[in-house]
Amino acid sequence: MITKVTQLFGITYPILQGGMAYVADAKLAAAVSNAGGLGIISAMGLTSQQLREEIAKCRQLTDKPFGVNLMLRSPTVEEAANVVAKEKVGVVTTGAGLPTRFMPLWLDAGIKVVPVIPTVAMAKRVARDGAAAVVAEGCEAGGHIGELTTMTLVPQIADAVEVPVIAAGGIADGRGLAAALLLGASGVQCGTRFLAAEECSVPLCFKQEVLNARDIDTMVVGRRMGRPVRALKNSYMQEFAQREMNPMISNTELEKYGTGALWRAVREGDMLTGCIMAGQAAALIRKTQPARVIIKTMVDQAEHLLEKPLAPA
Ligand code: TUI
Repeated sequence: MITKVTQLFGITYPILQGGMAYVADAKLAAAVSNAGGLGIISAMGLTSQQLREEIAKCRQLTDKPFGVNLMLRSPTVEEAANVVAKEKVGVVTTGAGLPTRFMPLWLDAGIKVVPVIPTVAMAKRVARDGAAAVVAEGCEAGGHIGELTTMTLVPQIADAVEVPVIAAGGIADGRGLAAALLLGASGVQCGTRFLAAEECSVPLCFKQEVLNARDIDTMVVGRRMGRPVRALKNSYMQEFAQREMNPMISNTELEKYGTGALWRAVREGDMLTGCIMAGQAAALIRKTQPARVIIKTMVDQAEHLLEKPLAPA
C-alpha cells in the first residue's frame, strides 16, 4: 500500500500511532514502527532528560522511522522542542495549538513537522509555515478535540492543501482506513486502537474499559472553557459535566478539577475519578492484539475493500 504518506516517512503502511499523552512511550512507538507504521512517543510529562532517554530507547528497539508528539499547551513544551531539534528526531507531530513559533528551529534540523489540526484554516496556516503533512482530526477522536467530524473535515482539508493529509478520529479498522483514503487522505492516525495494543503500557483495567465501550459510552466536557475533551463516560466525567453546567463554578475551578485526571487513569488505573481519554472508535475494538496484528489486519481489510467493485458488473 504505497501512498504519499508511506513515501514521505519511509514506512511500509500508511498508519500513524497517535501521540497519546502519558501513554505513548518508546515501547509502543517501537512496536508500531517495527510493524511498518509510524510510532510516536509523547513528550507529555517528561523532563528533557527523560525525553532524551525515551528517544534513545526507541532507537535501540527499532531501526525504523518514528516520531515525537508535543502537546503545545504543556508547561515543558519549550524544552521538549529543543530536545527533538537536537536529537534530530525524524518526525514531530503537535497537538492543542499551532506550532508556528517552533517551525524554523525544527525545519533547520531537517525534521518533518506534522501538526494535528481540527479546521481547514489551521491546515492552510501550517502548510504555509512549512508542515510536511497535516493530521486532520475529527471530533470522534479521544482527548482534546475540535468540532468537525472526520467525514466532513478530511475532504475539505484534502482540497485546501497540497501537502499529504492524514485522517484521524474514529478510525480503528480497515473500513476506516479505506474510507479515509477515499475521502482524499493518504494515511490515517489511530490513537484509541493502539490503547488496546498488547505493547501499550496502560493498566489492564484501562484497556478493559476501552474494550467494553459501546457507541454511546464516550462524552465531551470542557466546551465552556473552549477546550473540549472526549473521554469514556464515568463518574469523573459525569461530575465534570455537572460542574460545567453550574454557573457558580468558575473556569479556574473547573480547570483545577481537570488537572491530574488523565494521569490518575493512565498511571494509577483509577477508573472512577480518572479521565479515561478515548475516542468513539473504542466501540469498534473487541480485543487486545499486538501492534503488528492490528496494522496487518487493517491493511488487509482496506486493500480487500478498495479492490472490491462498488456495483456488480
Ligand atoms: O492534542 C490533541 N489531543 C490531546 S492533547 C491531550 S493532553 C491533555 N489534555 C487535556 C488534559 C490533560 C492532558 C489530550 N488529547 N489532539 C490534536 C488536536 N489539536 N485536536 C485539536 C487540536 C487543536 C486545537 C486548537 C490544534 C490547534 C488549535 O489551535 C488553536 C489554538 O487555540 O491554539
